[in-house]
Amino acid sequence: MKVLVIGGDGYCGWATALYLSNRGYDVGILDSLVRRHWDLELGVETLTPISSIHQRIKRWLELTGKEIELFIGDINNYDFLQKSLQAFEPEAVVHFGEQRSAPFSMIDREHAVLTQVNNVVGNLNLLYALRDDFPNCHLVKLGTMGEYGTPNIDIEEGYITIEHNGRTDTLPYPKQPGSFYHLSKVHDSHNIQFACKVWGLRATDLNQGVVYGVLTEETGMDELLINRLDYDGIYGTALNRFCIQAAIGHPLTVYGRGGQTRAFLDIRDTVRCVELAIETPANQGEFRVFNQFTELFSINDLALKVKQAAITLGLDVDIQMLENPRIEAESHYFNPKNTNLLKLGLQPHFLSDSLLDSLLNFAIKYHHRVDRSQILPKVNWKRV
Ligand code: NAD
Ligand code: USQ
Repeated sequence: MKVLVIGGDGYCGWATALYLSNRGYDVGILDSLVRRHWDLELGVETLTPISSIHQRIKRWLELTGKEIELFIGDINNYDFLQKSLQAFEPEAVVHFGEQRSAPFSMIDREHAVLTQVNNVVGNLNLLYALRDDFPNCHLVKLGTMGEYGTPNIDIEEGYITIEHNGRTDTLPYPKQPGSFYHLSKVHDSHNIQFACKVWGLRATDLNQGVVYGVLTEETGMDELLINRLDYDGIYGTALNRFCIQAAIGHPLTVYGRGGQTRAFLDIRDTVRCVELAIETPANQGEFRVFNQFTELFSINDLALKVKQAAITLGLDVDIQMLENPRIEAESHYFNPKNTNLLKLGLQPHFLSDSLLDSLLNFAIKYHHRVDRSQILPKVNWKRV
């Protein structure tokens, strides 16, 4: 099957492209490389030294004999997008190609606008390009668990059946996202659902939790294939950050009271979930939603787990409660469902098994590359 991975130079996209290529899919990567540009603008760098996309793909070909076709450009450029799709003729498109940091989207008006235009317009262009040339192609779109927020009831997978004044309907689950980035994902979901309804497209929205880890079978094959691992206050996510902080003896940065609970998954499960979605596509006209995560943890749970694992490696780790730069519930009910992917055959990796191999050991190996000035959060949700 021909699968185009949009955002295939990024953290989830690179691991997914190689995984699918290794499993016999005919993979193309489309990426504008804008994430590398944003890193330069922000003055931040991944912990792991990543090679250029050209070197990466060349090395993959040398190692495995498998070719990955490359399309460099922006999906906000409709002409480029349409021509790339026509050249590659995908049967499935996996769309990772968005600005994905909540703090980045909250820096100021310009970054909020950049995030929403980049994400919403890019996704809308893709919907039009599929409608016009590839209406049977399955769109697998990366959404986020943060679309739901933290409601005081159980979170279903995309839809909820509600009885109101004696009548019943199944409706999109209410969304209460916590940043302009998370809001862009809600807008995308609505646009995709509408396109499925009016044009009969087929799509799967993967509401993914926070991804952790750096190691997959393929990216671990060679230093030139290594994946990115962000630890800075803008792009670094909680667990990845904590491991790198532990490795350099920086106190773990728990925001607020640390009772914020989120859904998590190992990057090795990200790549498998995408494959499961592709293997069993949505029906024509169907907008399918899967909640993509394997475990729930509070931020305090995570900090304690990292501290305990670090102690076994002889590292001395403190936990520091910082004033929360975000506006979010710090103690709340959180019970999302994740049965759809498990039913399709997902066999989760659990954090307790991967904390050392896929994270702490990498953090220790590359700790000399850490810029300590990038660790504390600099973006505040409040008007300052
Ligand atoms: P990333 O920043 O590492 O990768 C995104 C890639 O998309 C980059 O290579 C970037 O250059 C490319 N891109 C961005 N805008 C583009 C455009 N307009 N045209 C072409 N390419 C473009 O991000 P990631 O962590 O790999 O996240 C990938 C997707 O998964 C995002 O949509 C994100 O919202 C979602 N997601 C990520 C996580 C996580 O924990 N990392 C969790 C849930 C959902
Ligand atoms: N947090 C800390 N300390 C830190 C970093 C974060 O306490 O050093 C807290 C935050 O306040 C928040 C939680 O950890 O409560 C998660 O923050 P995060 O930065 O790890 O993740 P988030 O901003 O939610 O975004 C990440 C990805 C995004 C994806 C999302 C999945 O960057 O692309 O959509 O995870 S989810 O959270 O399920 O929406």
